[in-house]
Amino acid sequence: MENSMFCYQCQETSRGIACVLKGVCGKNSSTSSAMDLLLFIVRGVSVVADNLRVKGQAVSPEVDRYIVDALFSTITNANFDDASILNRVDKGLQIRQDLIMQSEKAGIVLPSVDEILWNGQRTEYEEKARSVGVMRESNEDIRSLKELVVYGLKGMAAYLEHAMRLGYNDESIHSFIQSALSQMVVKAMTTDELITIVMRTGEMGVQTMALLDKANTESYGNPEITKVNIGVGSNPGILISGHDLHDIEDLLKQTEGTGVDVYTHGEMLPAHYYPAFKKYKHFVGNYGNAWWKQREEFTAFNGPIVFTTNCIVPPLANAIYKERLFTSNSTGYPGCKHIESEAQGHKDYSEVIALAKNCEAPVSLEEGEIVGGFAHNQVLELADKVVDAVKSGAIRKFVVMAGCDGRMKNREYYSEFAKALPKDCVILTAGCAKYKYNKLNLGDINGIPRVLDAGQCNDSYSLAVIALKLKEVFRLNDINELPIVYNIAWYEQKAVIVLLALLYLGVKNIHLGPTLPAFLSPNVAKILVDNFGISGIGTVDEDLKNFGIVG
Ligand code: SF4
Ligand code: SF3
Repeated sequence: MENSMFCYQCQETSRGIACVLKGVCGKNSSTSSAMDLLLFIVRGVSVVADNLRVKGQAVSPEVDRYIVDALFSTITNANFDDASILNRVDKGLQIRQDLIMQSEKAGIVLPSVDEILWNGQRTEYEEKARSVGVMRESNEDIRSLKELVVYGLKGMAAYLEHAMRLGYNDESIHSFIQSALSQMVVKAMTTDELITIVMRTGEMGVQTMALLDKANTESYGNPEITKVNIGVGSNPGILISGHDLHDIEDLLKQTEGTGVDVYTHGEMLPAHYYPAFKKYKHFVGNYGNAWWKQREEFTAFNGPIVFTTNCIVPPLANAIYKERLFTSNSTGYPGCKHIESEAQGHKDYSEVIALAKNCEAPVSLEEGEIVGGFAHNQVLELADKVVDAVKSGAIRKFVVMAGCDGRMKNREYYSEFAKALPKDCVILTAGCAKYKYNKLNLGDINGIPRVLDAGQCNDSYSLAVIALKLKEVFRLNDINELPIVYNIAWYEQKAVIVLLALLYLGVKNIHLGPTLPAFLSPNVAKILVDNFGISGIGTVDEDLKNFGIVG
């Protein structure tokens, strides 16, 4: 049977090689083709925009927004709706045309590349998509490095979009994204040149996460230690998922006094840590777990569910909650209502709220509380306590277990690893990976919880800030001299930008699991192993020894 798609961007890719007939995530080959074509158009728009910038011409903010949204929509589990992806292709062709006209007026001679020259109709999209996907690049090492950069850019675009929605922007990040995409089209790149772009992607990843951190904390305050209820109330509720804090703010404001409660799911849990959201009495708690358990949990929730970003699990055909699913921003699912943004990015949730009023209250899944809110500001406020605990030997090691959760059975390793850690080790976490151990009641060390949750995956930035601060306090020359071990779980492309950011910051010996990315060719994997000490994982017992945690 002929392959109808090729996608290997996430950890769950088929057979650890690539999804070639249908995505393990549920992505159809038609959606995959539409995304390949969209990325081709985005590269074309970037080539023209980059040429304009280089010649000192202004590029409209609409172009920046378009590229960021288009990249975001191709992230794993963000968008399964062909129509919404194809609309982005149409829009991109128009934007590219406008930019080409702007270049002509300015007397700029553009490179003669297919990404600029191709101008097909809808009927030709499918045929074109076949030749512009990942496999267009025949050299496996060049392909591997190019995809590593592109996946990093997708993650960067996601974080940048959240910051932009809060009114924070940085032209140099857009300029980098467009230049990196452009260079991949117009130049025959060597591996060394591509490695330079990989490192620069990590550098810009740090800048983007810092921008989002500033946007989130200046808008909503610094995350604080918070006990989050994991039980339910008796009112009907709306469940909000994803990473966008601007969206949850809109929802909390609009639901106030309506008799409808708001719950977070998955990566939205850290919204509870922000002071600005604590004032809402109807912001009841966090419902359920990481993204991949949503089929059962959404059924039991009974009320509407709003996706602000990935991860969507395609509902089964007989899912009773499908009518209650709403998408927004870069997300999409066929047949689900999409909530558009108004000017300034605000959304009108009145339809969601009206639906919620006619729903039953959520079914209780569990009871109790989980603790989080250990972003950099909060941890640095506790710095004396933390430093004393390290000096006295009460804390012997920090283990960074940030990243993503996923549905594969081999991820149980992370629960087992957390349980097996000696009692003098503290887990630093961020991202949905935390759901593998945040309900295990691992106790505390002199009042410092043994699982310190900084927040969402982008808050891995907080973990880097904490590490840099500890390096300063202990007067070390190198971040790698700290008693910190990195055991990171990855799944989608935001984890790629987090990884590249850590590499840029000089972090060595990161253990990455549950499997290494399929998109790393053997030679590229070797470069990462030789230069950064990246490695995979083994069994819990082996790793506890290999990481120097037990003797
Ligand atoms: Fe496969 Fe992952 Fe691509 Fe989905 S995103 S098609 S699971 S590689
Ligand atoms: Fe999770 Fe999708 Fe990556 Fe933001 S919600 S960490 S997987």
